Amino acid sequence: MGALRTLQVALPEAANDVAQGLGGRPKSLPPRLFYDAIGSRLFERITRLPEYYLTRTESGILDTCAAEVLQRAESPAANLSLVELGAGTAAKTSTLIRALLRRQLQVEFYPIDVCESALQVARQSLMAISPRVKFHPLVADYTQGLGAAAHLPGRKLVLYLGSSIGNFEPEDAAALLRRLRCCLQGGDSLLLGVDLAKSPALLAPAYNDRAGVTARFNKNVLARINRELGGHFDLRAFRHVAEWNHTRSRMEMYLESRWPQAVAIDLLDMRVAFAAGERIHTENSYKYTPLMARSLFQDSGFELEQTWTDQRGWFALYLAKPAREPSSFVSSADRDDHRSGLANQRQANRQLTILGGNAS
Ligand code: AVJ
Repeated sequence: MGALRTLQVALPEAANDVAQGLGGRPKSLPPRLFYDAIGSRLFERITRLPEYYLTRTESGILDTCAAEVLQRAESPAANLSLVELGAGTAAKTSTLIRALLRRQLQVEFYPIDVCESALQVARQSLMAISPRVKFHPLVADYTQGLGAAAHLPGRKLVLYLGSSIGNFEPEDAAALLRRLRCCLQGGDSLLLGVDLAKSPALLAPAYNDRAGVTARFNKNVLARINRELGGHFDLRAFRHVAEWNHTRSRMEMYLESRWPQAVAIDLLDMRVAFAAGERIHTENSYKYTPLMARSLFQDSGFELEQTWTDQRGWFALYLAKPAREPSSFVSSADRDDHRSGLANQRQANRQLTILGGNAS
């Protein structure tokens, strides 16, 4: 038994994910595997691609409304602390931190990310802003690292930016926010960045750029299996595929085997067979409609306070607070008859703040 335990500890973190995902049918790999040091750097490059409108649109909204967000989130008496889920290099967060430094002497910043090297970059760039920023990084999967937020003293604003919530099935997204809600107190708040449903003519290129960076990002998951688990993937034998699924309102990414092949993964003692055209499903990226967003908050016990969006309506920042009524945990399926749906829509329109577009 002791020997077995040693063996399990010695296997890289990715082992379980890979064994399960490539052993399953259809084959899949969880998106968190993208983000090793190389993948995180490739993602940084994606955020600067001309086709990938998400990051610069969200930054544009933040630049315009950081002060307003803080005003809505802030408690009159106490300092506000920032917690960021999946912080990465925290490039967008600096806007909020600068705005917060104008309102209070010190900012406690708790970034949570699986990628340690990205957090190191974050530390460097935030230290350059001001010594009044206190940096408390946590290297963890934020679905696990959440609990840490529960024990922080004082008022919290939890940031979950970049539409990473889009990686989750809507039910799982609600479950994640429900768990987050349990870590929050009355006056705390959540700022959620969400990419909105839009024309596939805009979406598809964002996930299949001309320079091929997204293809490399997608294939890096195979390269990572080669590096960490002794895999024998030939990256040229797989094609990067990005498709819009209208029914489910999501972009889907796959790695498609160009021909029949079998790939050994030494550390897992595994041989994975692929038919020609067989796919590994590597990512879903849900694109929210206003109704989906409302359901998300209602199903997770949050009350939507305010919505900010860019002029083109491509991306939204939602500020939400824990709902007082436990009744808001009722699932949207039980709640939504046609009339309440219409009322929700009217309410959503009222809360929508359209901003001048500097986000292009
Ligand atoms: C980090 C999950 C928001 O879905 O747009 C970018 C990841 N995948 N290009 C996204 C990603 C392909 C990104 N998120």
